[in-house]
Amino acid sequence: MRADFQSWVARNQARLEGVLNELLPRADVVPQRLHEAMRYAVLDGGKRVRPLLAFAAGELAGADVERVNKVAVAVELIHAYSLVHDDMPCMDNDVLRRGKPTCHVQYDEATALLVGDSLQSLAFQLLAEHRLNDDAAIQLEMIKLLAMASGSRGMAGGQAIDLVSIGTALTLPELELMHIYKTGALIRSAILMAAQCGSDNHDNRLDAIQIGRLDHFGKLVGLAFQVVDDVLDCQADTATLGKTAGKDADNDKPTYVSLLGIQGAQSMAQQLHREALESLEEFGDAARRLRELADFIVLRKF
Ligand code: GRG
Repeated sequence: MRADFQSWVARNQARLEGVLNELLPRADVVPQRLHEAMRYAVLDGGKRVRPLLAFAAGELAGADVERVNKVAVAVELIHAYSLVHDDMPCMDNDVLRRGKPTCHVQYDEATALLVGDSLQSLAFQLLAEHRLNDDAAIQLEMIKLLAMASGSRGMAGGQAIDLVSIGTALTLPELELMHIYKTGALIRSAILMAAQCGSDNHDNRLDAIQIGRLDHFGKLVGLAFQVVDDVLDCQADTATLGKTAGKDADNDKPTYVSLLGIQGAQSMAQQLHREALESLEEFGDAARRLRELADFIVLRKF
């Protein structure tokens, strides 16, 4: 990672942490245990890839920083809720997440369920109570985008397909659909919502074709993220990942690695990466951070 990009990442991770800290309910407010567990699940952990993509797309669009902060927080809250629920005994039944005991292990199952529910509600509350675009109709479209990305034709739907696919052999298009839903939709929505947070300078506003290119970038990079996740699950160790490694094979889950082999999955990630970068060509230097994040997503080791 180049030093300049590394310091951009560190600065923006700290920016996100600050806004999360401020917008999550305080742990001394009733119900204290639930609020403490929400903060446990969200603060101080994770790569923050989705918020970083939102910040980079916001920079590209010349969007208002305060508005993009709300989008980045909302997307991270949805992501954190999905991890808490995914780790529960009724789903993946895992004990380690972001290098710490999972939420239901640290607290209890009922609390973990309520943590996920409350994080999801808080995400939508924030998007509804803060101004995200001068045009209220566009703001409503943005909220709908996140709702679709999180629901049965997005992340939750992808998780449902994942759970029924255990022990079965999916075709490549079926696997792709599962991951476009499960992982890709939220990543795509982070980029698109941030890009629509408006611009102080109306001449800088992205047009429909440019939004379409960003959308394409989001789809490709979201899929690449998952292909790399599958490779890391069988190549990296638990300490590096901060979550239990090797679970896909142990659970007999269809993955890009089970379908294409490690080398096949790696070359698919490289192909997606190339195409993702192509879709940013017209933006020139303004898309520098998005390009660097795409590089990070494909080359990462954790
Ligand atoms: C429970 C509705 C519901 C959905 C769960 C996201 C998800 C769907 C499950 C998580 C399990 C998993 C391995 C998903 C695929 C890739 C992924 C989303 C990994 C975790 O995201 P990272 O690597 O995590 O961005 P950090 O901790 O860095 O934020």
